[in-house]
Amino acid sequence: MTTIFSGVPPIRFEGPDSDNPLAYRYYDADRIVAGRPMKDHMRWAVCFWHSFCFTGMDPFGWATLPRPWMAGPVDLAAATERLDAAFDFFSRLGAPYFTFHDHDVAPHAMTLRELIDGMARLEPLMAERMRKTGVGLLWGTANLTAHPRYAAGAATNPDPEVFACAAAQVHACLETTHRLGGENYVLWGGREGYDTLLNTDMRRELDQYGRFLAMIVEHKHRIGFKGAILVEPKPHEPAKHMYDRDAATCAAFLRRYGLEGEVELNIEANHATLAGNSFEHEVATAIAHGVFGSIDLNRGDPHNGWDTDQFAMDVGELTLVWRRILKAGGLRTGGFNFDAKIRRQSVSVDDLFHGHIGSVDALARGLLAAADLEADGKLDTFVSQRYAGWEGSEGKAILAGQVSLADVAKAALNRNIEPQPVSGRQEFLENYVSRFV
Ligand code: XLS
Ligand code: CA
Ligand code: CA
Repeated sequence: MTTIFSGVPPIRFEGPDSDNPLAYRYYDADRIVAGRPMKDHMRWAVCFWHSFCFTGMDPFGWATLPRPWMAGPVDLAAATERLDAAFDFFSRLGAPYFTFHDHDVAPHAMTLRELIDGMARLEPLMAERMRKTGVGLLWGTANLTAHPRYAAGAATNPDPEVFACAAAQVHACLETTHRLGGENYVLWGGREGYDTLLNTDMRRELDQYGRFLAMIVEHKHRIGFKGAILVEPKPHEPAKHMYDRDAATCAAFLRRYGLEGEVELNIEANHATLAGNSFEHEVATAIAHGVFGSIDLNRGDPHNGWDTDQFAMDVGELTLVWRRILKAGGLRTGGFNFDAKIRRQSVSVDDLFHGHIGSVDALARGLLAAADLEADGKLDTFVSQRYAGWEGSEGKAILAGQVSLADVAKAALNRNIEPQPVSGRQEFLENYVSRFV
């Protein structure tokens, strides 16, 4: 089978001294790091939509990228050609996983029936190519944003018939994901929010969204899907405000609707930037609330306010994210999905390889640095010493709820305490961490 990627040789690990730009310099899949092979830590995936459906089009310009299957209306033949090109790409890159939306893989569909039928035809073709190449499915998801019916939201739409269409799409896509052995199922609510509060009953919409997620969880258990259900926070774009604003907002939402323990978060680096938070903050918050699930590894641009979906390259940032994940025991069902796209001017066929190779290597370098940092242990020691007072009997009694506000106040006055400020050592710690990156 010949595809547009046939001219690019399979990408292999060649080590840091290699001069070959089409090789991994740090990602050595079977290398043991902190007790596990790199590939088991990273569990990385290529996303179908940006890699094979994005044509380079922007609001000001037409398609620039060679994507022959997108040249005309995507019928079954074009969708099959696209699928073959995608699996050829995954294999050449050595990607362990991929991710998809129903609308990315199916032939072009306007009605619900066309989409469901199209997916039913594509699913066995996907299964067959997965078997042949050994590429796994990290997660599937339904596109609940593109179709005009979802302009006012999917689950949060004022019209229950629109909710029903969204339910039908998720029902089908979750079952396909399950049959394909998918390890997670993602929901990203790009239209679950509002453009203006003037026409919006927020309380009602939140209840609708909470019930939608609960129905999905119920169905997951009914069909025996063992993967995680993941919600992906993002503050805005396309809606002016989205209810899944950031990790902390989502954690509170899940708790309110009794979904904690059932639904986790897929944290995207670019969405952290849009929310005005750092990537590390979003991961740390999800972990602290017990809802961390998976990562979308695409960065934004600090200088503009939209979702540029670029390949993440900042090893320093990735080291800090890895540190959080390693400390939390690593990824379970989650992974690192490259929800990233090449630029409009990146018209060479090998550009899609360079994007992934660079970011896979940056991720591997971050892992190596974080593992060294953990092995050295001084940061952990510093942090635990900083809180050591809470391990004393008074600190423990406070946290265990054994003393009241009045008890604590009385003891403070009786003992005439006057605690002295202690250095937070930020500069020292930043210098220390930079030694590992
Ligand atoms: C869009 C989101 C989307 C989700 C999957 O901004 O990142 O691509 O990851 O629907
Ligand atoms: Ca994403
Ligand atoms: Ca995004």
